[in-house]
Amino acid sequence: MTVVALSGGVGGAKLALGLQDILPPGELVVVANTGDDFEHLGLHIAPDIDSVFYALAGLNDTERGWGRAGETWQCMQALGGLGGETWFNLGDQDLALHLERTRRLRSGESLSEVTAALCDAAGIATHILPMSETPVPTIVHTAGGDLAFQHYFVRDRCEPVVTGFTHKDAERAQMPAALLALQDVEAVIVCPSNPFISIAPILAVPGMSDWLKSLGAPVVAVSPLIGGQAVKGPTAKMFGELGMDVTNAGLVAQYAGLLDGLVLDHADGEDVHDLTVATAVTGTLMQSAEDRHRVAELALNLAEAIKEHME
Ligand code: FO1
Repeated sequence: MTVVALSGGVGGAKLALGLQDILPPGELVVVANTGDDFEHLGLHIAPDIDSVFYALAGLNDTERGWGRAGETWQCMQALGGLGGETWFNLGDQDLALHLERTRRLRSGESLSEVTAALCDAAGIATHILPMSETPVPTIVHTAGGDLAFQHYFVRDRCEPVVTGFTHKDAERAQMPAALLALQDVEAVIVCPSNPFISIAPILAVPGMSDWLKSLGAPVVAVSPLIGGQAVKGPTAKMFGELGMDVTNAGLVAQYAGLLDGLVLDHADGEDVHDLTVATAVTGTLMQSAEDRHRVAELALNLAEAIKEHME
C-alpha cells in the first residue's frame, strides 16, 4: 500500500515526517513542489525538496525552518568579502547538497534520479519525487511588477502585494514516471502547505489533478490555517491580497473539487458548518513528534473513513 503526500517546504515537511514515522518504511511517497527552484551561483537549488529531505533524514534546522541543523556560513562570508551575492543564504553543509545535485543533473540524471540517489545516501526509505522533471518556475505577479519566486520570497521578504501567479513552462512539464507507475495508492494527503505557491504549482503539472482523481483514493488536506492565520509564511497575507476570505471554505474552494476531506484546527472548528467535505478537528500545530503523529494519524483515519463510504 502507498500513501502519496503533496508538500511544499517547512509546514509540509513536518506532516511528511509524521506520516513517515507512522507508516511502514517505503510506503510514503512525497511529491514536492519545485516551483521555488532556481539556478543560483551556478547551482540548482530546490528548497522544498530539500526541506522535506532534511526533515525526513533528521538533519533539518527546526528553529530556522529551512536548511541543515548545526550549519556554518563560512562560504557565504567569504563570498560577501569578494563582493558576491549573499541575499540567498547557502550554508556550508547545504552547499554540499547543491554541488552534488548540480553535478548529477549536469551528467544527465533526471531530478527524480538525483533525488532518489540523495535519499538512498541519507538512508531515507520514503520516496521523495519532484512534481516535474523539468523546471516550472513560479512567477509572482505583484502590484510593482513580476518577480522571480525567490526574489519575492527571500530578497523582498514577501512584502510586495501579490496579484497572481504564473507557473512558467507548466505546459511542457511531465510528471515523474515513478509517480505514474504507483499502484495501490490508499490515500492522498495534501500537506499544510501554502495553497497558492506550494500546492498550486504541483496541480499545474499537466495530468497531475486527473491522475490524483483517477486513483480512486480519498484526498485529504491538513489545513495550513490556525485561527484564520498561517503558522509561518505569507499564506494568510496572500488570501487577503487575492481578495479571498482567510477561511477553510476558501481553502477548499482553492483546491477546486480535489478534496474529499479536511483536517482543521480546534480554533477554526466553526468552519466545519461551511464545508461540504468530510472533516476532522484536532490541534494542527506540529511542535513535537507526538503532534506530528497525531495529525498524520487523524488524516489517514479520515481518509480511511471516507474510503469506507466510497465503497
Ligand atoms: N529562506 C530565507 O528566508 N532566507 C534564505 O536565505 C534562504 C536560503 C535557503 C537556502 C536553501 C534552501 O533550501 C532554502 C532556503 N530558504 C531561505 C528557504 C526557502 O527559500 C523558502 O522557505 C521556500 O522556497 C518556501 O517554501
